[in-house]
Amino acid sequence: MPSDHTNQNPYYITTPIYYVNDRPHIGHCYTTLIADVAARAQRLVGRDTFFLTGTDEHAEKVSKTALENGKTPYEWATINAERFKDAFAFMDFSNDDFVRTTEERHISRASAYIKKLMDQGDIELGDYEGWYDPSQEEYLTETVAKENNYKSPVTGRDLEKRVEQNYFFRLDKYEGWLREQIESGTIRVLPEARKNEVLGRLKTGLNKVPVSRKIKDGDPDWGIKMPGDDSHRIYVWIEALCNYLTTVDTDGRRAYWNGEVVHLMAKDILWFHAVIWPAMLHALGEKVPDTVYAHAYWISEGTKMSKSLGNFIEIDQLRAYAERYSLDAVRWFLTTQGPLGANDADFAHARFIEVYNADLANSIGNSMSRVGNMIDKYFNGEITRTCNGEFGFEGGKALQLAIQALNDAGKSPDDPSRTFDFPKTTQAAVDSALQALAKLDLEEMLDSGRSIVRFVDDFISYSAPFTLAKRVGELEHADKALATILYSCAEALRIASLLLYPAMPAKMAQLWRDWNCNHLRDPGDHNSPFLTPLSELATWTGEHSMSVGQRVSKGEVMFMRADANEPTPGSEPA
Ligand code: ME8
Repeated sequence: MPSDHTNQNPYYITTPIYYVNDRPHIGHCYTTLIADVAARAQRLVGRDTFFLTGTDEHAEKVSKTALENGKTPYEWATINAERFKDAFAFMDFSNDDFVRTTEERHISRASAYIKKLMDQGDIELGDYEGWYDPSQEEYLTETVAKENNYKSPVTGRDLEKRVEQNYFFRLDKYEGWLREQIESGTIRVLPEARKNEVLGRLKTGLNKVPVSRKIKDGDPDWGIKMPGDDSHRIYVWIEALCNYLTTVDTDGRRAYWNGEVVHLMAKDILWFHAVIWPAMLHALGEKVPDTVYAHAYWISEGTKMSKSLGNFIEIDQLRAYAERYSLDAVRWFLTTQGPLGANDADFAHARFIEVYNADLANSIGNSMSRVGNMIDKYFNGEITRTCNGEFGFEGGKALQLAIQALNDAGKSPDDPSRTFDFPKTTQAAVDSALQALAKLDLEEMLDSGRSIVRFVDDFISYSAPFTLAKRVGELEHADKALATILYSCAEALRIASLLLYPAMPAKMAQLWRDWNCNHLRDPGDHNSPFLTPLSELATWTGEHSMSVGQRVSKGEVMFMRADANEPTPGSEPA
């Protein structure tokens, strides 16, 4: 069942498992970040969520680079798997597990799936001749090889003609079934452009796919043997795909596979996830993934990132950005400016500064500190009133008094009859965030949070509480009106902070500490679970709202403004 935003099934989200021939870079962090943001949002909604990432270790390129580095394949895989784990801890990812395909739990279950497919005739022995891309470890069809001049479409390196006796998976049997699954949306392939691409390629027909490699003399002892045939190994892609199931194929975790399953990746490996893997699962009698989401690529300062150009944005550079601007600023930039849709996205320093200033320093951070500062200054850091959204209280209307104060000061808002419906606006933002989350449109989800911030900013400009504050003591009820206005701003920003939290967990947790919103979750641990689901947490003047007597402290500046001419972090000479 594709998710709607009321879906309460367990939620299972995965990233590709990454090759450990080399260290992680921005691309690996990006997909895992997207999964983290979605997982955090689903947990906030109250869904039982499992988020998996990990490493794909049995590739030939792993044993090759290990040799070049004087290590055994396993030693080299371990060095790099640790680098991935470190990078993901630094990025504050909340993955529930990290699978390595060299682990016994993976090897034994993946072997059992392959054996089952062999036993039932879905995998059979045959001869294979084809164009092999050694840089990607995959065979290409004649058409694709020809289109690319017999070079790798990914790395541009020469393809090799290889003839092998192999085991084959009968993918051809599942062509009609796959088309139906994808067309009907039972397997939801996103974004839409990618779905059309897959359907287009399906029309050209499906062949059997090789799922093993014959072991040659001198081959390193690396990879899982074909069950019952020691002369072959399982093709690394085939066992790697199995990780999504092997990791949750336990009594305690099976519910995740039977819930909503979402696979995230970049477009390079969509075919494996949208076609080969679902067909394998179907043959195994397993449920197929609900969503297969393939985003586009990060490029760097306008240029495709590649090993040969040496222009990958490395983790060290992200660390340097995080040190300068905070980790959550990096998470925000990557999530909102990344290649989530069908188009590639550019990591450019100037753009980073622009987004940082516009979204964080001047908008979210500014709005939150402004409101905190006013409560601190005018009410000694204490919430003294609540507001049901009507701006009404005995003896007058807050907004009318604010306008009167403005008029008295010789100013007036553009449209004195304007209304500001806080409960409706915040509720609409929460609803649209949930709808966006269901289709994995995380940029839109976060923008719903920002829309509340914009609304508050607009309201502050309109109602000018600083002008009203000057009249406290002389204009009757000015103090109550001011408290009502500031309460409304604070409560709206509290709701906004919930929607912004999946991308900026540490900064929003800081706000909740500063504002004593301890009832949301364990204030000391920003990765602790929420006490109740978002629907309750985000209710205007509900049980979890800002309340009379609550202390609001100014706190530190959340995001300092950045100078557009600052050098690129990580680029300065040491
Ligand atoms: O393909 N922009 O592993 P891999 C955005 N082991 N994302 C990028 C990116 C970029 N420039 N470069 C890489 C493999 N990625 C297999 C997967 S899954 C069963 C096996 C991300 O280390 C993106 O998620 O080459 C892409 O799909 C993945 O890294 C490829 O990682």
